[in-house]
Amino acid sequence: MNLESLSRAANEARGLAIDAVHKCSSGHLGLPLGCAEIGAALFGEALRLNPEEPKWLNRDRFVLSAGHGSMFLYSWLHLAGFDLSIKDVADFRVLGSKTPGHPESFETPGVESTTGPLGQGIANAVGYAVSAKMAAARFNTPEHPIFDQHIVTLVGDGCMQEGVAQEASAFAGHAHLDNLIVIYDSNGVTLDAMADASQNEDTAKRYEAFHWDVQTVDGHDILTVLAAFKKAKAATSGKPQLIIAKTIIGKGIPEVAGTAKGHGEGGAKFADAARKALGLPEEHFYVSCETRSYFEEVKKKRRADYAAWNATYQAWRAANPDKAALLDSGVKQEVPADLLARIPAFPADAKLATRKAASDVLQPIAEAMPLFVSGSADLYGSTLNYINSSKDWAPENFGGRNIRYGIREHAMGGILNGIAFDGIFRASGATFMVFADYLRASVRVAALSRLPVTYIFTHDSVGVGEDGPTHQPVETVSGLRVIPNLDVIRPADPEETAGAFAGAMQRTDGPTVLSLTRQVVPNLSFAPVETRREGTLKGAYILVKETAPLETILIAAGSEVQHAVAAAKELGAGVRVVSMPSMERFERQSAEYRESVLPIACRRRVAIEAGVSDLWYRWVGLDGKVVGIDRFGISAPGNQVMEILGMTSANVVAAVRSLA
Ligand SMILES: Cc1ncc(C[n+]2csc(CCOP(=O)(O)OP(=O)(O)O)c2C)c(N)n1
Repeated sequence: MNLESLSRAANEARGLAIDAVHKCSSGHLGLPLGCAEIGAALFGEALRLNPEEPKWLNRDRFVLSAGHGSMFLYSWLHLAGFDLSIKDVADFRVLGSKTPGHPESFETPGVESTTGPLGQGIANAVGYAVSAKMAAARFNTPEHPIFDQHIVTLVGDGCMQEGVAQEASAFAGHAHLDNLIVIYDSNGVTLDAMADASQNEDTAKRYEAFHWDVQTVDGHDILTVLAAFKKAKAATSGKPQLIIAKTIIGKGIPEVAGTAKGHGEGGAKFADAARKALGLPEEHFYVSCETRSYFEEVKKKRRADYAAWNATYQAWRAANPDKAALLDSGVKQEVPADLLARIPAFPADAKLATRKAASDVLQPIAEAMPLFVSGSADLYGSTLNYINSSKDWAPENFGGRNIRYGIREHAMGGILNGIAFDGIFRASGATFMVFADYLRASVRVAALSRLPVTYIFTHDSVGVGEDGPTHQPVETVSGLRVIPNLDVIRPADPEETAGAFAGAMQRTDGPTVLSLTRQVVPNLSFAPVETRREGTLKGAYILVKETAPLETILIAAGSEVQHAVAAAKELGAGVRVVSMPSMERFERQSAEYRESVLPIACRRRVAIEAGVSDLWYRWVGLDGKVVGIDRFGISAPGNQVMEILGMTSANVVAAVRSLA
C-alpha cells in the first residue's frame, strides 16, 4: 500500500469522471468525486480481484448499488486493469460503448450487476452473499476452502431510503451474512435537495437493530477507510457489516461540492478549473505513469493471490471430481438434456391444481439439478415449492435449498437476481401472482440482464375465490407478459406444468414466470402426454384438432383451456382448440410452425382467459372476440366468481356464434 499513490489515483479518477461527464454532457459526478478515496482504497488495495480473471470464482464481488455513479465504477475498473480501455472510458454513454449510462452486467467486464434503479443493488449484494454462503457450504472441504469471498456494495442515501434495501438488510441480518460489507456513501445529499429534506433517521441504530455491525468513518481518509474495511473483513461477530462513510458529494468541484448541484452533471461546466485545482494537467482522460505503474504492481500481487488460490482450487478439483463436475455444470448453466423425461407422467385421471402439479414436478427437477434452489415469501404452504429432499437454508445449514425470504417479496426479487448474477445456482422464488407487482422492479432487471430466474407465482386468477379482489389477479399476468425478455407460462394441466417447468430450466438467457392455479383443473389426458409437454415448450399447440375443414379457432391458456375444449365439443367438427400457455415462447417459433397452429386464413377466432382481454386481441385479430375479465374480482367461492365473471364454455360458444 502506498498512500501517496492511492491519493494520486483518487484525483486522477476524479479527472476521468469529470472528463467523461463533460464530454457527453450527461451523467452523475457527485458520487465518483465524493467516493474517489473509497474507490482508491477498494480497487487500489483492499478488494480481492484479478482483472485478468474477471470471473474468478473466489473474487470479492463489488456491486455499485448507486448505479447512477457509474463513472466511479468505469474509472476504477479501468485503473485496476480490467478490459476497459481509456477509449472505453471516454466513450461514456456513447452508442455501442462498454460504458453505458448505468452499469449493465452483460456489457462491461467487472460489472457484477445491472444497477440504476436504487435499492436493487444492495438486494443483489445480499443475493451474492447468499450464493457465496451456499457455495462455501456445498463445495468447500476442510482441506480446500475454495470459497471465502466477500461481497462489497457501495450505496447512497437513495438506496438506503428504498424499501427494498430495508427488506434485504433485515434478511441479511437475520441470516448472519457476515460475508457482506455495505459501504454507505453518507453525503447528506440526494438529487433534489439536501437529504435532510426527506430523511432524519439514525441509520447506524437502524442497522444495529437489524443485527449488523456498524462503523462510521471519514470517507475521504484512505487509511481510515482501509482500516474499517479490514476490520469488517476480519469480523467474527457473524454479522453483516455496515461502514458509514461520511463524504462530501462532488468533492473536487468547489462550486457544487456538498450540495444537490453536485449530484448530477452540474459541476462539469467547472471542469477546467477543477482539473487544475486537483493538480491534473490540461490533457483530458489523463492517467499518470506513476498511477499506471502503481496499478501494475497491484496487479502483480493480485495475480499471485489468484495463483495461490488456483493451486488450492486445482488440488480441490483433483481430490473432489464429483464436486468439481457439479460446480462446472453450475457455472456453465448446464441443464440435463433429458430433464423432461425425468418427470414422471401424471395419472390420466389426475385432478390437480397446477400449483400442486408444479410441486410434484419440482421434486425430480431438484434431483436432476442439484444447484436449483427454491424460495418462498412466507407462502410455502400455498405455493408448494419446497424441495422435499432438502431443508431450510439457514446459518446452521447454508447448504439447504429452501430459502425463507419472509414477507419481503421485493427483496426476494433482488436476492434472486444476485444469486443469478453470481451464476452458480439456479434461483427460483415464489409468492401469490397478485403480489408479483411487489417485486416487479427486480423482475424487470432480471429480464434486462438476461438472468435465468424462475418465478413460481400461484393463485393466478379470480379462481382464488374467497380471499376476494385484493387477492384475485386480473391484470397481473398480462402485466408481466409485456416485460421484454420475460417468458410467462400459464399451463393448463399437470403435463403442461411439467413442460413449463422444464422450459423455465432450459432457458438460460432470461427469466420465466410460472403462472399456476390455486384451484383444481382437469388433466387434458385425451391428448398425449408428449403433445402437451412439447406443445408447452413451443408456447402454443393444437390441443384439439378439427375433424372437418377448419372454421373456427379457440385459443386459451391455463385454467380456461377446459372451457375452450368443452365449447369446441358443442360447436362441432370444424373447430380447433389451441392451448397457448406462453405467448412469448410461441413468438419465438418459426413462421411455419406458427402458421400451422394459427393459420392466417382462419380469422374466426375466440380467446378465453380469466384476466384482462387486451393482449389476446393480438391472437384473435380484429375479427375475433375475447372472453376475458376487464374488472376486479369478487369475494366468493372461486367457481362462483369464475362463472359470474363469464369464464364458461357457454360464453365461448356465444362469442363464436356472434361472429360473422
Ligand atoms: C428507484 C429509483 N428512483 C429514483 C431514481 C432517480 N435517482 C437517481 S439518483 C437519485 C438520488 C440518489 O441520492 P443518493 O443516493 O444520495 O445519491 P448521491 O446524490 O449521493 O449521488 C435519484 C432520485 C432512481 N435511479 N431509482
